[in-house]
Amino acid sequence: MSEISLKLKLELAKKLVREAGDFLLAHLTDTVEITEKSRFDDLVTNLDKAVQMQVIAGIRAAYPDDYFLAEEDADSDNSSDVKHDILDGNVWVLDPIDGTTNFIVQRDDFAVMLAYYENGIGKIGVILDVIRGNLYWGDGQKSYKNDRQISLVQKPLRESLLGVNTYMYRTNVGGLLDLSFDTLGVRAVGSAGIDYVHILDGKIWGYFSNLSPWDYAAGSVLLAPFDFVTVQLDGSPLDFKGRQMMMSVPKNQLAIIADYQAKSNEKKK
Ligand code: 2AM
Ligand code: CA
Ligand code: CA
Ligand code: CA
Repeated sequence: MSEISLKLKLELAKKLVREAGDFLLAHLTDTVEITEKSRFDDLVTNLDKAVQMQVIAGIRAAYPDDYFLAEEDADSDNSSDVKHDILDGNVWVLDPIDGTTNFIVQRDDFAVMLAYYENGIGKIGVILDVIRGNLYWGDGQKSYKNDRQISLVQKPLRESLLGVNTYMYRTNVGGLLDLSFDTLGVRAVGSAGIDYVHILDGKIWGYFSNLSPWDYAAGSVLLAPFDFVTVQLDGSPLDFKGRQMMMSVPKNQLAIIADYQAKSNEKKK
């Protein structure tokens, strides 16, 4: 796809995500309808679904031949496929509300995330921190926070905080607990999108979690200019299909992470 067409897609992505954020802010004090998905702590609201329909409709109107991978199931009136394989063709990847539990309980620390991939290669990433009103966007070459280009200075582990999924942290999956002893501490905010913007703001060193493609699609594009990798815990590529334990970390730290994993495996023996 030409650079000009990609620029148009990026502008549309930013506009639709901003509109989704405005919509959520306008409904922030509403009583929301909450539905359980796989279990009592896996929730969706009517607003997740409304944002998903709104964003997909906006993209479909402009790009009827593009595909979608979105978190929520499509309602019958929006029934065409929203579970397309990210590796196949021009695919928009949407997480309408990332941090739904935060949205329900705290009304804070949630994000709207949209990415665009061509045959599995990330071309556009957009994350909106809805409450703070900050839009993070990029094309894999450069990343911006609102109108300012982001520059990231990597700090040593011992001067940094880690973003973690609490289950993985508690159970020392991937040596995460061991790794954390050489940091200033851990933070678990409950939204992958907010963790990604915390990396981009220089607040955390890296992020370890158990995520689906729509949770990391935009974040991995936004971190690409800084030589971060988004990979499985052993450093191998993600399959971009189901939920996987993963990490977004500076590429030059992979060997150090592998050392912690080896040490924690040694201790378990
Ligand atoms: P979500 O709010 O869009 O579901 C912390 O829970 C992070 O993990 C959130 O970004 C959340 O995204 C994501 N996550 C992915 N799968 C989840 C699940 N089954 N239950 C809770 N959170 C999940
Ligand atoms: Ca969810
Ligand atoms: Ca999510
Ligand atoms: Ca979600």
